[in-house]
Amino acid sequence: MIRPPIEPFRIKVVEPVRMTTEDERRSIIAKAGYNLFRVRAEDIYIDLLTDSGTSAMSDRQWSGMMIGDESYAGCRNFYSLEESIRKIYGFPYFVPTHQGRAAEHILFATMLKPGDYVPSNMHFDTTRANIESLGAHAVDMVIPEGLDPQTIHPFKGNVDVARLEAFIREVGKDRIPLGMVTITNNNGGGQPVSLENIRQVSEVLHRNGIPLFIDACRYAENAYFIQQREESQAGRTTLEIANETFSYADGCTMSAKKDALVNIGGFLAMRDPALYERICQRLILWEGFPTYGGLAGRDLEAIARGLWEALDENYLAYRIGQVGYLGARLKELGIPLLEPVGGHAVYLDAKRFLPHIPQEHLPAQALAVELYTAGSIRTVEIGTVMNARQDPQTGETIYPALELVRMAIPRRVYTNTHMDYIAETTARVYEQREKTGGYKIVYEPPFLRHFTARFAALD
Ligand code: P61
Repeated sequence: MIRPPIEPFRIKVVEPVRMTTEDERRSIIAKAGYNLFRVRAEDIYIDLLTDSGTSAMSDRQWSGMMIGDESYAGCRNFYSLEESIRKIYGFPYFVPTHQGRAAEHILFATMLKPGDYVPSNMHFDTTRANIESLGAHAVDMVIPEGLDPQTIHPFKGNVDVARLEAFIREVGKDRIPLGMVTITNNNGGGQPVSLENIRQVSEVLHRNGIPLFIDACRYAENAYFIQQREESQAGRTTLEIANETFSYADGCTMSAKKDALVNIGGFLAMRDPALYERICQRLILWEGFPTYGGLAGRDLEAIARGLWEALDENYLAYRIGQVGYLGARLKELGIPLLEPVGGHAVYLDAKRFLPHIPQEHLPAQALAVELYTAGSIRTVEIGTVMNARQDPQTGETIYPALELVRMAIPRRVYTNTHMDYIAETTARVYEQREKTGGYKIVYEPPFLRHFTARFAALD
C-alpha cells in the first residue's frame, strides 16, 4: 500500500470543476484540432497542462497583495522582493519581468550575436526559441543517462562536463557569451542537477571567462532533491543549498510562476553592474521601469513571499511526495514512465506506452488526446510536436530522443484523491492502448508550433 503524503495546509477557498461526458469530449477535442492548448479550461476536469502560474497562493501571499504599492517608481514591494532575492539567491541586481521568457529575451538580446552558442544541460523550449530567434545556437549537453527514460540516476539533469569542455575547445570561448543550467531539467523529465555538477560547470565556464546563468524556475524543488540525494548535503537546509547553488552563478532567469507560487511574474538577476545597466535600458523599452518591470506592485509582493514558502521543508516533502505518489501508483499499475519521477511532473513514456505508433505519427500527442477523451485530464506533449527539428542541410526531420506526455502537477491545488483518479484513468487508457491510432499535423506556425498546431487522426 503506497501512502500519499499529508498536506501541510488546510483548504480555505474552493473552485468547483465540472465533469463532461465522453461524447462531449470527443466533439470538443475534434473542434480544437486535437490540440489541448485550444480546449477551454472549463471543459477540463483535471488540468495537468502545466505547473506554471497554476499554484494556489497562501493567505500570506493574498494578504501581501493587499499591501501592493502601485507607484510607478520605487514601490515598497520592489524592495521586499529585492530582500528575498538577496537572501535566497545572493545576486545584488535584478529586474522584474512579466514572466520567465521575458527575462530570457532581455538577457539574450543583450548578450548574444548571430552565430553565438549557448550550452546548457537542456534548454527549455522558450529559452531555445529566444536564442534561435537571434540567430544563435542553443546546445544541449545533458549526461547520457538524462536521455534514457529507464536509467535510474539521482541527478539525471546533470551537465556532461567533459562534453562541455570539449565543446568550448571546439567552437572557441569567444563564441560562447554565456552558459546555462536548467534546474530542474524540465524537458528531460523534471530531473535535478547536483550541487557538485553546478560547481563543476561553473568552474569550467569561469576558467574560460564565460559567465553561468541558471534557469532557476524550480530552484526549491532542485534544492530539496539535493538535500535528499546528494550525500554530502543531507544535513543542510534547503535555504543553505539554494544559497550555495546560486553562489556558483553570475545570474539567473526566473519564471516566478513555478517555485515562487504565484500566477504571473518573473525576474532576471545578476552580479555584474555594467550588465545590469544595459539590461535596464532594454527593460524600459520592452517591459517597464526597473522597479516594476511589467508587473503590478501586488504581484511583486506575492513573489517576495512565495519564494520563501517554496523553500519550506514541510511543503517540499509534501510537494515532491505528491508527485512521487502519483508516479508510484502509475508504476504499480504497470504504466511505462520516465524514472526516477521528476519534481513537478510525472512523464509518461509514449514510445513504450504506444509501441505500435511510429514517432512520425506522434504517439505522445495521441496519448495526450486519449487521456482527455477518457477522463477529461489535460496533459502536455513533450515529444515530436514540441521538440522535433529540421536538419538545416538535408531538411529532414530530426526526432527527439524522448517522446513524453507530461502530467505537471499544479502546486497546492489537487488532492491525493485526484492523484488516484489520474492513475486509474491512465490505467484504463493503457488497457485499451492497441485501439489508439496516430496523428498528423495539418497546420503549424514557424516557432513554438505545439501551442497552435492542428492535427488530424490517421486511419
Ligand atoms: C511549463 F508548453 N515552463 O513547464 P514562462 N524555463 C523553464 C520553464 O519550464 C519555463 C520557462 C523557462 C512552462 C510553461 C510553458 O511551450 C511551453 O514564465 C525551465 O512560462 O515564460 C516555462 O517561463 C518560461 C509551457 C512554456 C509550454 C512554454 O509548463
